[in-house]
Amino acid sequence: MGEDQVLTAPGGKPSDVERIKDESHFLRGTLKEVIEEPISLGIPEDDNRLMKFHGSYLQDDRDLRTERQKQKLEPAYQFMLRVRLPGGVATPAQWLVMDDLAEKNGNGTLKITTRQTWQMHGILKWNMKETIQKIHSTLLDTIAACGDVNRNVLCSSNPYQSEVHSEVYEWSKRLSNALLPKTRAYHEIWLDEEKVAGSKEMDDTEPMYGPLYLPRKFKIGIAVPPSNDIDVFSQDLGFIAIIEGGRIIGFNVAIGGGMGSSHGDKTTYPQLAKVIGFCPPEKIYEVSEKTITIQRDYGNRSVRKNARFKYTIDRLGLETVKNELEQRLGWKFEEARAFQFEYNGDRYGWVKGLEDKWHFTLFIQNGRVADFGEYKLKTGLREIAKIHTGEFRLTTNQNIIIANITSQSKEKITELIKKYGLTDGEYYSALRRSSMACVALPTCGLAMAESERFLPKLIDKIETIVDENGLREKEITIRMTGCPNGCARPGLGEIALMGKASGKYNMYLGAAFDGSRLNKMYRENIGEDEIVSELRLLLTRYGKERLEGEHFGDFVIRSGIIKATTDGTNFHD
Ligand code: SRM
Ligand code: SF4
Repeated sequence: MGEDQVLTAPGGKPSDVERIKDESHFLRGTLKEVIEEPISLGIPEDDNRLMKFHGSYLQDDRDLRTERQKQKLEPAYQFMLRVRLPGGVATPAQWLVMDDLAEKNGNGTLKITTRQTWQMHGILKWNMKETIQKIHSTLLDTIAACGDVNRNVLCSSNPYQSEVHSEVYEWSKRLSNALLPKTRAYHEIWLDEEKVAGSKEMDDTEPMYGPLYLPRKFKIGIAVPPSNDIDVFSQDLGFIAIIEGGRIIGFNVAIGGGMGSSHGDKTTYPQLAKVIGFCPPEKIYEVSEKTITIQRDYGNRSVRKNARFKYTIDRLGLETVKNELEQRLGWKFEEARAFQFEYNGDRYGWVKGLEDKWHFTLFIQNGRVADFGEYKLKTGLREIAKIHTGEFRLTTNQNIIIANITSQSKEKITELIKKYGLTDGEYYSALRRSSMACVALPTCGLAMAESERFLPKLIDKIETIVDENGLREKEITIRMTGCPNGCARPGLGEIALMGKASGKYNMYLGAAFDGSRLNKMYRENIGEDEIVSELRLLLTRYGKERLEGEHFGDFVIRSGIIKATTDGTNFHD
């Protein structure tokens, strides 16, 4: 496409969500009233769409759905609530508030998400306001944790590079705050802020988003090589820190990543962001803002499944979008700098940081923080939070770093870690330590199959195979989702299983261990037995035939087992 091409958004009737946003008076709708309505635990669909912008979804417990239908009862409605936690960093005081809220108003558990924050499930409508107010009292909020806006801004949690971490963390916070919607709707609905008469035009304008917000969600993350823990190429907008002499001198900018697709629909596909250039650190705010406005203006507002920025770029062309961005910025990107990623998982265990402080990365299976019988994970973390003076870092691989532990408290925290059996995963195979699963059943309304509740049991079986083949310490990323929306970034799993129907999954192979190549479908609609027997064949071959240092994802391609996906547009080929 030429430089003088006139950019246009796809035509077509706007989707119903566009109408809802348009009529919502900047995300208010009738939320204030319906939350207080005492008869149903649910809320109308239009308001539920708006709830997302406030960090929440109406769900129902799917384990109870059929029984309640039989009894002619309304579904077991409950809300999920997601906190905005840029960079995943939380204080011990904030941990304790979340822990307590999960007990009192939630289902007793916390979920560490793949975007390094907490989700609570099972909140009844009557308890939503109190929950959000308590979260607010600990200086957190849930604004824009979901919805057609910029979401939680990620940054590498890597404890090995403490100075650089604090710098990227500051950037993630600043970006997240600067890109928030400006409407006061959240404050009025949840925090009882008085609406100031006549302030509509002053208060309610959204200078960046406009009244219709974005066509779809938008995600930003900052990675610090050699760690690609945040899967920077899966972000709509990714920043790759370039470090010289231990300091960040700027960022490579990558645009157009995303994981979601729909089974059997070739117009949808996961895609990886492409690097378009380099910018100095202080420019990342304007790069983010202008990129978002391009998606605001040219994204598809008619067909939501084709509305993500990745499709806007693939439709208009990468060069065209880059030119448009440079035009809006009024300056040009420098040439991208060299960088090298080595892995996209977490590094577990103890690491010494700056000023005699320590970090301990804990393995949390699929991010679920709960007391599991004898294994009192939630209680253990609560006891640690009571004495910890550093912070907790929630990672994008659903784990937790107890960060900045002083030398004085290291002994006590070590005792608590031992007492409660908390683990850096040393008892497990490296494959389990490299696993992720999305929530799926029973809360996710879109799940087609189990994920979080099934993957640990499946890995029990795979671990036997891994052991038989001498692969216990071989890191192989394995990711499971209950549907192809991609919440555990399955497109980047060396082995991935995406739910197709109850007990059935599509299996994908061939992603790169450093998160730089997508995988491809290997088997369709297979059940547990077939998954295990396929993996037995593949892992046995890998055990025998791999080259030194060769990762599983590369092995299956070199061996001709699967064709490499070189771009999202050939994911289905
Ligand atoms: Fe997600 C929708 C859970 C990360 C792609 N995601 C959902 C919903 C809200 C289901 C719904 O719309 O009704 C799920 C709620 C389940 C529940 O019961 O809690 C849900 N997504 C999650 C979490 C909790 C998975 C987890 O186990 O950690 C993650 C929360 C992240 C956060 O804290 O913000 C989560 N979702 C992701 C990611 C990974 C990421 O962002 O790094 C992706 C893929 C990346 C991407 O966006 O392309 C992702 N979620 C989706 C999609 C597909 C979007 C698309 O482009 O097609 C949906 C469905 C949708 O938006 O229509 C979705
Ligand atoms: Fe739900 Fe699908 Fe996301 Fe899993 S991948 S949480 S099943 S939307």
